[in-house]
Amino acid sequence: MRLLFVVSMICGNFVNPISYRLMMKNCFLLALLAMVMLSAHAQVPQFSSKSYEDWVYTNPAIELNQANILNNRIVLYTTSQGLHLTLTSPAFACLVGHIIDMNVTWITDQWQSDGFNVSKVALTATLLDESGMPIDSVTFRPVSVSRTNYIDMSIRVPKTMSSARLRFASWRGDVNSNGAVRQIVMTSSLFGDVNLDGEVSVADVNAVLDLILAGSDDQELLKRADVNRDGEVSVADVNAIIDVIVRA
Ligand SMILES: [Ca+2]
Ligand SMILES: [Ca+2]
Repeated sequence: MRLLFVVSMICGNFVNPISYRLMMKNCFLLALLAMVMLSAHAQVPQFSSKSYEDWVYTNPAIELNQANILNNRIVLYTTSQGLHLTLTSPAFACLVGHIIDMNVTWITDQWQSDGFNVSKVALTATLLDESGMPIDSVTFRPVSVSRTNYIDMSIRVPKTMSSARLRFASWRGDVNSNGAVRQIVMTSSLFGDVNLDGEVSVADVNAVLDLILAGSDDQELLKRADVNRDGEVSVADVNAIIDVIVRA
């Protein structure tokens, strides 16, 4: 943008006003197009009770459809016969250095039953490459469970990956495994881009320092500022951003 502006300013001194306005308009349209393309790449597919197209559910007895999801039938666990019931996303484009944030809604009807054991509950999201090979995974273990549970997880896209899938598996706390993933929403952001301007720079360092010094109630901002995902915003996050800048 800065380069376009400089070029426009220079050219503007030598062309007539109409051509100058046309050029500025074209520059604006080009910048707008670039922003749209960047924002498109920043999104990954979403799964919800209304949208599950191209997702794969490995329970052959249950069809992945809206009725089964709404009726709490999409269970993710390992059967007594060792069958892993998993839910796998369609392939999506991903960018090196990006973080994929996953917001999962999980519902169980047995959370108050005597046989329910929260210590056995875990949800694992595994990042798969294009051939289906596991690349990395993250596991969430709740300390308490209610009927409806909202879970946030994130995983970083490693080097060399341009396309990936996410596989969800292994809820194990239900009395009769009657627990369902009701909704998964995934978005991606650039690792270290706290202020969401599309780049990792000293401005992000300043954003984290401002948070440390002044605090904030903005939960989304606090989440992005916790760059190393250790649950707090601290100098360690500043160091993580500086590492990204230095390596770039
Ligand atoms: Ca930034
Ligand atoms: Ca942190």
